[in-house]
Amino acid sequence: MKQYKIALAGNPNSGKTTMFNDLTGSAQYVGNWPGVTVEKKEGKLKGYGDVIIQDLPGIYSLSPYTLEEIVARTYLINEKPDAIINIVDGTNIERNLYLTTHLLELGIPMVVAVNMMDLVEKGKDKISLDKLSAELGCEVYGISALKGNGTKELAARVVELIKRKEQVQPLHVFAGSIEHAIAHIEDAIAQKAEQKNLRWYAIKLFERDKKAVSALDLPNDLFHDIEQYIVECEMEMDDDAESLITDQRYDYIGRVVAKSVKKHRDHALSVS
Ligand code: BGO
Repeated sequence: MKQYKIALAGNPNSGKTTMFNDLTGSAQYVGNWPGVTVEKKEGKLKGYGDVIIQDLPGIYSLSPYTLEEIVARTYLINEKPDAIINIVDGTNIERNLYLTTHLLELGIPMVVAVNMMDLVEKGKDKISLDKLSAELGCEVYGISALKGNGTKELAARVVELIKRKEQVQPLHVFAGSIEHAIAHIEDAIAQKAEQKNLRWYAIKLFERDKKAVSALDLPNDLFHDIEQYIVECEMEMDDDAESLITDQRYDYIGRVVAKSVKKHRDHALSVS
């Protein structure tokens, strides 16, 4: 019987452990990731004998700077999970979506679970899950992992997505000059990486991510061509490549939130 794998990814404190426990019950295996003392938890999805949920360490991005980020991205690229559930703290959505933008670039089918909806519903801001879904280009569900609301429906939908082998096409595009460089880089590495991960690798190479460079084992001439595309873009946009990507991610998240979250404004006038 084929075993399907779903990776659970999210920021620290987004409710990942609560959701993992809810989805797997007591059928859990706890160990360490190879070579590091970062806890590794996996478990069978309740009600589905052929689906494993892999809990990833809590992370804020897929950059190569922390052990947790390296563990998470190595798993996502090398172990090829069939889908990702990205759990997002709905009370802190803007900050949590930063990781979402990275995950969507991996080319892996993904569903966003906006958690803590019990708290969101008590608050004054209103999240439109439909608009969020339209802006991100992936399915979005509201859940409360603590109360077990919406989690089973979400899991059933992800299993359906996997078995239908639905593909993802991230909607977010960077500025024209950056996309131009990314397209050249994708062409240059087409033989070196899997088709579905090409965009993720190309963006990482554009950022001069050393771990991505060494993972692809690029020959010198290819590496120099890529550096040329990056430098041309940096000169045109007058900033370094890594900052360009980070700034544009934040601009994009700002636009997504502006369209999908109605913020409460206190109109009370001060009479002082
Ligand atoms: C404490 N709703 C609400 N209201 N809270 C939630 C939900 C939800 O849907 N999901 C999770 N939480 P983790 P990571 C706590 O532990 O799963 C809460 O890091 C406390 N602890 O109960 O651990 C959850 O694995 C004392 O809260 O997240 C937990 O991603 C007082 O969010 C916290 C208040 O969840 C983090 C809360 C001693």
